[in-house]
Amino acid sequence: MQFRRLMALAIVWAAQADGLAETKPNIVMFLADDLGWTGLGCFGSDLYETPNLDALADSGMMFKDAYAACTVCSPTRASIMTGMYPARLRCTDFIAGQNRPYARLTVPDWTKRLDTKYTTIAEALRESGYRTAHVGKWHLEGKGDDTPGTDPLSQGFDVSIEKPAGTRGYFLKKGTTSRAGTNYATDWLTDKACDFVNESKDDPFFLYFAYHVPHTPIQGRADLVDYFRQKLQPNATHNNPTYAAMVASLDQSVGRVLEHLAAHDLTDNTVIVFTSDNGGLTQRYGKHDGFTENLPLRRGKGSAYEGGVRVPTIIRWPGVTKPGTTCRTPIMTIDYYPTFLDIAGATGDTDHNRSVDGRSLSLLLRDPATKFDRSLFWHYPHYHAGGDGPYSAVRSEDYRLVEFHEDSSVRLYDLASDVGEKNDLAAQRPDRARALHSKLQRWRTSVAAQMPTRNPDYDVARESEVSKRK
Ligand SMILES: [Ca+2]
Repeated sequence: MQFRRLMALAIVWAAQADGLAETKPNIVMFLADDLGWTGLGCFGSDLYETPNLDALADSGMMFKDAYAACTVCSPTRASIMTGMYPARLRCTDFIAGQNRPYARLTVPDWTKRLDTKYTTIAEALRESGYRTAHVGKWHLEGKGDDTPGTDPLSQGFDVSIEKPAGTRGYFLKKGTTSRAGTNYATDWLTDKACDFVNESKDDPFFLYFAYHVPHTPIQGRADLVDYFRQKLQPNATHNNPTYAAMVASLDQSVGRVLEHLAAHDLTDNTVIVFTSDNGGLTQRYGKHDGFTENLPLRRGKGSAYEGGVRVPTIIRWPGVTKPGTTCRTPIMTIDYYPTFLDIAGATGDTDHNRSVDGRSLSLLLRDPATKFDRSLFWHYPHYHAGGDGPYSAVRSEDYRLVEFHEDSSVRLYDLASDVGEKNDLAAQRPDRARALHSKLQRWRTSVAAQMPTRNPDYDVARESEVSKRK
C-alpha cells in the first residue's frame, strides 16, 4: 500500500477512534428471507420495484459477489449470529429439516437450534453498550422447542418482536392493523422497528430486522398485487405479481425505517446492512413454482448452485463507504460478526472470537478493490425439496467446485466466464479440480463437519414418492 494512502486511512481511523466514546455508530441489519440475487431493481429485476433499496445502493456500496453461508434459512441466520460456518455450529439445515428416510444417504444428527454456548453478535454488542432488538423471524429454534436460552431474548436481544398471534401467513387477524391501516404483517413489524428506534435514539443500538418476505406463502397486499399485474411483460424473467408485491413491501419497509432514522437525525451515525438469507425459491418437489427466478444464476434455494447462495447485498457506512461503489470481492454472512465488532469498537468474547470464521469487511468498505486471500465454503449434508442432494462447495478466486455426496462426484465452474455454472470443467482442468477438492476436504476436517452416511433403508421407489410429494 502506498504511504500516502496508508496515512489517509490512519487519519480516518484516528478520527473515528476519537469520536468513538460519545458516538458509537448504530447498526441496522435488514435480512430478507429467500430474496434471490436479482431480486432488487438495482440488482437487475425486470419487474420488481425497489426505489428505497436502489437509493441505498446509490448512497452506499453494492456487493455483487456476496453469499449466504447456506442455501436455506436457519444455518445462514446462525452464521450471522456467531460469525461461524454452519458446519462448525452443526446447524446445517432449516429447522426442523426434512425427513427423507429412504434416500441414498442418511443425514447426520445435526443441532436444530443455535446452541447457547456461543456469544451472539447481540450479546457482544450489548456488552459494548448497545441496545439490541430482534424484529421478525428468528428461526434459530424449533416450534415448541423448550430448550432454555435459545429464544432471541435469551440470546442477547433486549427487545424481540415477532408476528402477532393469530396472523395467518402475512395477514393480521381481524381487528389488528398497521399504523398505515393495512393488514399486512410486514407493515406491522415495521411499526415496531420504528418504535424501537424511537426508544433507543439516545444510545447506540443494534436493530436486526429479519423479514418474512418474500418467503412462502406467496401473499401480497392487494393494492400492490394489482399494480404489478398491470406491469407484467410477456417475455420478462420475473412475472409473478404477488411475489413482486412482497418485494415492494420489503422495500417500503426499509424506506420507512430509513426515513425514521433521518427524522431523528441518525442517518450519518448509522451503518445499514441489507442482505438475504439464501437465494430465491424457484422450485419444490421437482416442480417449478413460478415464484421467482435467479437467472443468470443456476437454480435457487436449496440447490447446490449459485442461485441458492449468492444474494443481493448493500452496505452503507456514512463517511466510510463511498456512495455508488461496487465491490466484487466475495464476502459471506460469516463476515458480519467481526465487521459489527469493528464498527462498534467492541472486543467481544476472546474464546468465541478464536473460532470465528468470518473476516471484518472494514478494509473492503473503505476500499472496494481490496482483495481477501481466502476461499469460502459451504456444507449442506441434507436433502431439500427440489434440491440437488447433500453437497459441499468451495469458491476460490473465480472458481467454484461442488462435491455431491451421493456419488462423490465433483464439478468445477469458472464463474468469471460462466456465472450460470453451465460448463463443468472438472475433466478439462483436473489439477485445479483436485486442488480445490482437497482444500474443501481439509476445510471440512478443520470445522469437524458432519457427513451424511450410507442409508441401510435406501429404497429408490419409496424415496421417489417422498421427494415428489406435493
Ligand atoms: Ca430463507
